[in-house]
Amino acid sequence: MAPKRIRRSLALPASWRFLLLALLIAVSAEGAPRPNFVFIMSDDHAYQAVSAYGAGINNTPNIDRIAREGIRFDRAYVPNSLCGPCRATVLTGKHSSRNGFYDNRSTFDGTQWTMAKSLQRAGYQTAIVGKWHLVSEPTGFDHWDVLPGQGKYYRPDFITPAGKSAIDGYVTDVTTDKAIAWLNGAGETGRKADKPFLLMIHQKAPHRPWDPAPERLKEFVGREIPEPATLLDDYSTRTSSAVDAKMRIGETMNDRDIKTWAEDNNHRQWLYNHMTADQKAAWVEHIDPRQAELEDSGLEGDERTRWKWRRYMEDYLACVASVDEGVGRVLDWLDGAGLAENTVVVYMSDQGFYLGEHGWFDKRFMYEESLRTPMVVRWPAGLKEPGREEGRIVSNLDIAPTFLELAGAEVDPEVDGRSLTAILRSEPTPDWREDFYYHYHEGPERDHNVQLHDGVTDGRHKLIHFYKRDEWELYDLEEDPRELSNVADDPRYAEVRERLTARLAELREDYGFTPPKVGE
Ligand code: SGN
Ligand code: CA
Repeated sequence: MAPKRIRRSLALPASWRFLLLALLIAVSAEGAPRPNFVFIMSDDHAYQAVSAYGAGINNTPNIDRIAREGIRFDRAYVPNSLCGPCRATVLTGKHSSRNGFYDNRSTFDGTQWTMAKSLQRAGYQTAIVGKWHLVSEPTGFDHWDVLPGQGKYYRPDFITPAGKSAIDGYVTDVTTDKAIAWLNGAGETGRKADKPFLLMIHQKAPHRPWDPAPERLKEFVGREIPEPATLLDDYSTRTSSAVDAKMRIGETMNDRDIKTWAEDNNHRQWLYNHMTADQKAAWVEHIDPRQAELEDSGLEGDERTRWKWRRYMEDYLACVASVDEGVGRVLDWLDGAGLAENTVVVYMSDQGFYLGEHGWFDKRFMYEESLRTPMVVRWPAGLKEPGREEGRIVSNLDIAPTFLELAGAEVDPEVDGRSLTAILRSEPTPDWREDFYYHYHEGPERDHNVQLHDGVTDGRHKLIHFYKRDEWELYDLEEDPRELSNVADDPRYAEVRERLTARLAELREDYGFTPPKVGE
């Protein structure tokens, strides 16, 4: 490996040779150069909208490139499918109950142990740009430049230790620009070539309300997009907890979401305030025909739901296209700098998302679309068998222990995650996890009326307990991958239910959770 790298460096310009030399100096105890980490996380990007996962609704060539040259994880589960909690989990490698960030009302305790701090102590440079959403100021980062709260799509504000400033442009592009500027060493806290680094690029898109870049507004209009099989799910075997969620495209998705709001509506005014004249003109052309179409069509019931779903997809997929383009720019930068070989690149979403499955948008539930996040990892220097599809249960819990092991940095003994190093290297993992504990903590009083629940899955079956109502659901993921048939009370599954109930009790004990009695 090393001779190859040196040979290649001889043909490169002096500045690149310097970068490569610096990389070689950053050597771990065993003598191998320590890898860099580029962690790209988007917000609410469903695996169904990553073409590498094969749903066939869009093309994400750059994310697919990571999968092709790396590994595609097919059971990457999140322990609590919501934005803030997943971000806290990535930083700590811990479940919400251990890092104290339970839901989007929480404030992250930045004094606790994190992966970023540990990498800093081990001599890494650490940087984060884009969405943060953990309320307290970032700690453990040499450089941070983050969106306040959810952030805005157009002319977004960013905050740094020096204060807040609005940046012209579209948030996804601006975030990528900032990441590349940092890689190029811009400013006092920019990357220095003499140390390995962690760069976290956290895209706000494609989060609701799915506002695309102006030049992409028309990209998916009129395209053939296959409808999910469960768009018109009738919930016939499901518990009231599933039925009562307020995240159906038909009933809950509003005119702001599908861009059919009226001229005098505040939304339009608010959005336009952040736009240049050209951007505004593109948006007027986007909104007005839709509004006219909906008014003229007289659509009702299922046909109206289908119409709304199509507009949702047009905007959502256009947002995803910008995210994918940003991924491509970062990969190109790594190639150009000669750093691709020994940089671990991860692309994932904070959690999964519904693209009309069960008639829904949003996340929160333990059903597959929101439990599973897309996750692809590339690392040419260390990864064996590139292009592999991996079915073992992995998680965003595993990011911190993986990076830390590869960096030779200290790992908090309390972490719940496991290092993926052996999987990346195609080495045996004899005691790998066989099941996974999930716990959604935000509760129905917030957005979308989703009941508190926890559960366990082994990837084959899934048991869910909506404990405030004492409602149980059990799914056979092989027979019923779309989770349409709750078999919790089916005698043929009595044994499976008993086994998973016992396992859930064990996991609850591990995570210190005793479900309240109904009504408590
Ligand atoms: C906002 C959205 C919700 C979404 C939450 C949490 N409503 O409140 O639909 O579930 O964020 O999302 S919106 O009308 O303001 O867009 S998260 O990804 O940050 O957890
Ligand atoms: Ca999210």
